[in-house]
Formats: sequence, C-alpha cells, structure tokens
Amino acid sequence: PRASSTFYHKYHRLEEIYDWINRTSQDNPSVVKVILIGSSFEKRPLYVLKLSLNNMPNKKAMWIDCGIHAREWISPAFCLWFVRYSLSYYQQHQDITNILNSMDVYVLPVMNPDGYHYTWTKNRMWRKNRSISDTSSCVGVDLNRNFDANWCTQGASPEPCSEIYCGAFPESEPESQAVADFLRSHKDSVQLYFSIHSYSQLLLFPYSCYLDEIENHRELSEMAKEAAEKIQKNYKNTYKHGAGAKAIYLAPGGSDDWAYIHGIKYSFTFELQDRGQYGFLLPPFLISKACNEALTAVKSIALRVVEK
Ligand code: ING
Ligand code: ZN
Repeated sequence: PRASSTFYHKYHRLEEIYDWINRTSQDNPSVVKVILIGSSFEKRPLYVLKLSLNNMPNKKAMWIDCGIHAREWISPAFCLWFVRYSLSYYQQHQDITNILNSMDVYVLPVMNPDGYHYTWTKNRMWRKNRSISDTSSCVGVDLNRNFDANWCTQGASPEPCSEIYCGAFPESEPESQAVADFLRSHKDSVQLYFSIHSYSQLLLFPYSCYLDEIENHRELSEMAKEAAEKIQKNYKNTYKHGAGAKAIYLAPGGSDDWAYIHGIKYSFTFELQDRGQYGFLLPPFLISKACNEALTAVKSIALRVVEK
C-alpha cells in the first residue's frame, strides 16, 4: 500500500478509515471491490471490502466484521491490518496464499460507524450504536444483542438505558439488518464467520445465547484450541477458548450465534488484547502484537476450513 506502514500502528478516526477504504480499492482495482451494504442510523455508509485474489469458479468465502462495539478500537485496527497483510503477502507466504486461493474475503471494517465517531468526539467509552428510541431519552442499541438468536432473553436488557439493550425487535437497527441481509444473500458462499471484539483474549464460538453445545462443538473447539496454541507459541500470550455462554456469560442476540443458526457452521467471536491492564484503551504500541495474534488465529482456523 501507498501509505507508510506506521499507518497500521495507529488508531484512525472514521474519516481516515473511509479514505483508507477508497485508497485501498483504487490501488488494487483488480483485487478489491467496495460493496455498500447499507447505512447506519445516522446515515453513514457501511462499506464491505471484497478481496478476491483469483477467479476460480464456485469460490467459498469468509466474512470478518470489526467495530460492532464503538469503544473497542483495536477491532477496526485489526480489519485494516488483515487487509494490508492479505494484499502484501499473497504469493509470498504459504498460508495466506492457500486461504485466498480458495476463499474470497468480505471485510466490514466498522459495523458501528456512528458509535465509533462518537468515541472520537464525545465519549471514548461508548459501546452501542447511536439510534434514538421513541420510548426513552437514552440513546443506542447494543448491536451484539440485536441479532435474531434467542433475542433479548437472559444476558440482554429490554431497557433502552442499558449498555446491553437489545433494541425494539430483532434486527431493529440498520447496522445489524445490513449485515444479516448481506449474509442471507450470500448464503451459498460464506462458510466462515469472524466477529472481532476486545478485550479479554478469548476465542469464542456458539452458543452464547444457549447453554447447550452446538452440533459441531468438538470441531470448533479443536480449531479454537489449535489457534490459541499457535498464538501461545508465536507470541507468548494466552488466549482461552470455548463456547461463549460457558466461557464468559449468557449473551443472546449476538452476531456469531445468528450466523451459526443461519447456517454458517464455522462461526467465531474473538476478544483481542488485553486482559484488563489497559482494557478498551489499548495503547498504539500494542496494536501490532494484538493484530498479529488475531491474524494467527484467523489463518489457523481458515486453513482448517479450506482443507475440508
Ligand atoms: N464481548 C461480547 C459481548 O457482546 C459476546 C461477548 C460474544 C457476546 C459473542 C455474544 C456473542 O458482550 C464484548 N467485549 O463485547
Ligand atoms: Zn464487543
């Protein structure tokens, strides 16, 4: 990419991320397409980058979304990091080459642009989107409680002032609806789903909305375990893994559970660095290590899916 590599070692305001999306597609016109999948409550565009590194027919695909929660700044930073890595190391490194030869990648760098903008201008610790309710003066829905997966049961709140407000109904929010619509319309190709959050260093998979184990629990658990072992070996950092409801807490309405129920059998939520020292305020000097850890896990799991 044209921008100096220090670009990827910093956090960026929303306008800079939109500029980066433009630049990245213009600089790589044969490989990167920008897809407008919808717009936010405040009418900001929701752009997905489609990376398609070769034109094999019937290619499968994976999806990565970042920035569901506004204050988790390392998450959009990871989406940018992942795209740069893919464009730089295709045909240079074996693993990413194999993955990109058999899968297209859809990357949504900021699912919650209104909230992200708000964390740069008004309140650094904002989590939800910025939708206005008819019944309360409190603002925002937790987009990771707004998907149609055992919606608004224990672990979410029907109260608009709550940080885990589930919204008026499933997919009430334009951001979650846009993602769900896109995945519904790409049901035949998308096999693998990742949602990137922080913090806690966890590699999670469904269910978060039920205590039951999913049908392929062992397989996803093995994949997550192997990914955590690679992070441990390469970066000397510990990530736990498990089904969301057991590893952390019951959390209905999450995007990975919805993706799984919708038919994407390989569905993960990663909680990146750290384990609480800086929390959401992860300093820029840790961006590269946090992103490389997550990249290791994404590659490890994607390779396993490609090998099927
Ligand atoms: N954690 C997630 C949250 O939305 C989660 C945990 C994962 C919930 C998967 C549901 C599904 O609470 C953070 N830090 O946001
Ligand atoms: Zn989150």
